[in-house]
Amino acid sequence: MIGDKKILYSGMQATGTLTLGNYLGALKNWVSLSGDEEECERFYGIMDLHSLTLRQNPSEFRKNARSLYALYVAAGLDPEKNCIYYQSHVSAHTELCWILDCFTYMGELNRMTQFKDKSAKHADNINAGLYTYPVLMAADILLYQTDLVPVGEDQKQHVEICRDIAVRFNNIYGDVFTIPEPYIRKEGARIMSLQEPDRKMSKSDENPNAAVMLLDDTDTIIRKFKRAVTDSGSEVRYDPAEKAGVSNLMDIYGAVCKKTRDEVEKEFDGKGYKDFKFAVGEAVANELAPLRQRYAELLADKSYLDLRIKENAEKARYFANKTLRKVQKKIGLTIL
Ligand code: AQP
Repeated sequence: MIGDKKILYSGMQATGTLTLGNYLGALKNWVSLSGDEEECERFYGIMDLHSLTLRQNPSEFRKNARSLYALYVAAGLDPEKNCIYYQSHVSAHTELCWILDCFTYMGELNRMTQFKDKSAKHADNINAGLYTYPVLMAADILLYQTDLVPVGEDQKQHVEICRDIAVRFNNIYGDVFTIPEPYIRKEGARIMSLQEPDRKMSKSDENPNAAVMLLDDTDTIIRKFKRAVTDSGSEVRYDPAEKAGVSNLMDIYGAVCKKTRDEVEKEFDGKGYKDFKFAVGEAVANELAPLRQRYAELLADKSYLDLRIKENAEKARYFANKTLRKVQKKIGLTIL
């Protein structure tokens, strides 16, 4: 909490453009949580330090970070009301991370499924950053005395380890950290690949038809949905075990059009997969078209984004340093 305001914190890695999964699982929820300025403070990070667990091409990386900033804003997060900032502009993140490393057990980190998945995907670069990623994420969240962390289902385990670290620290030093809660909306919590619906939709998927990208144009979006893998049946019915592809498309349609699974089933009762896939593609394309336009306008106006990036870095630094100082004092570091 800051005063009597609740704190929301989340972020995304600056690695290429976002997928529909990132959008429905996280970004769209952030925007829908934007209504009550008086009651909440919101911090949204461009998690550029987290992105370093993969080798980045420096000029592409810089471009991607700015593109992510513009995407947040284009999706509807007003940077004058939401503190959107670059993680690397606030050195308190890495300082607190080192301290929390010393309060985290290797046994806990060994259990992280994301570490196992990403190590398997990048067997030639299993670096220490990938291993301690959850500790940096805990530092991100705890620095802002966060109450609520709006994320997709895949990040739940990381929010849980963050809570465990905070509770452990508080048990020794008193109430230093607010204990955060994950905020995971049922709709869109786990959007699956359009080609292999038993796998998460992911920006690093090598099959270009597996993921819809936020900057895909309308024709591309409709084509990707047309090619989406379903099953040999014809009934639009929610059944993730038997009809994983169709169930995923129902989740996407429901999240975009704000409809329940029952409502989607009724709407497409008696219609075949062809009509259904076209309707999902069209709904997604209509949702993303204004975002793409706003994105292009934002990137064309260099000074607007530069100013917001600078102002918000200062604001984030102010709050983060307050918590860092408190932690340093509690553990007995000598403060100058
Ligand atoms: N498929 C998804 N469904 C719902 N939510 C998702 N998120 C990611 N994929 C889905 C949510 O998006 C936020 C940002 O994620 P991140 O930047 O930490 O990246 P990630 O989870 O590593 O995303 P990717 O697309 O899977 O990247 P790669 O391919 O690099 O591994 C989080 O809130 C996450 O839950």
